Amino acid sequence: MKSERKDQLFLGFEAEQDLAEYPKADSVLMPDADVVLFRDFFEKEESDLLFVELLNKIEWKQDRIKYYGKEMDLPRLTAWYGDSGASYTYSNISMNSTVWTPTLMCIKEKIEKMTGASFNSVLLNYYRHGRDSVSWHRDNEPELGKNPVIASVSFGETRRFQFKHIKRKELGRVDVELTHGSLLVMQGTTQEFWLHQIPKTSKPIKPRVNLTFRRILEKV
Ligand SMILES: [Mn+2]
Repeated sequence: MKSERKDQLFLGFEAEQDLAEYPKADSVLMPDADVVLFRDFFEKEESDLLFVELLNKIEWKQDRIKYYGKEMDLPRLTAWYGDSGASYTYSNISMNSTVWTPTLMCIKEKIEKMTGASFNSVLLNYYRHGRDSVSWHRDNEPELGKNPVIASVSFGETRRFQFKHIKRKELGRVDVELTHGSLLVMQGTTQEFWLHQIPKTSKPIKPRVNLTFRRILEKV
């Protein structure tokens, strides 16, 4: 079934691959990438329940990061869950995962069924207000391997998710609004060629929780 809302996401590029084989999907048409958005992956009531539960039950941590030699708080809270033994390094922070909660396992299975991918860990981010953010980066750590499938679920306040190509400046920025209950799947060469960020906003906004499911490869 073709989506009725595809036109809203047409960004003026020819799709290089046939992106939306899935039902109810909106392709985000970007060259050198494969990005698909499911706006209402979780229904409103289910999203409301999951949002409150995640806010209250996840073991949120305030990580610190070294930035130009200075230690400072990351502008968001984080948590890391997964199969036992899964560990992960990002921004020089090494994280050991907490074992899946039943709720996280349930969300994971629903996403796996739809994407056909399998995930062994999830990084959670809690953006408390508009000053919380994540700056330009790629999910391209070596333990994710080549062309990883990253499944990103959002609950709570809508935040603007932005992409920019690492080389082709003429493509400009691609903005996607990540709404309550949405699922954004990034796969193929997306992480090789595109950076992404969640910018700060001065608007008074409510919290947002984001979950990115990943597959961490076995250490050789
Ligand atoms: Mn990321």
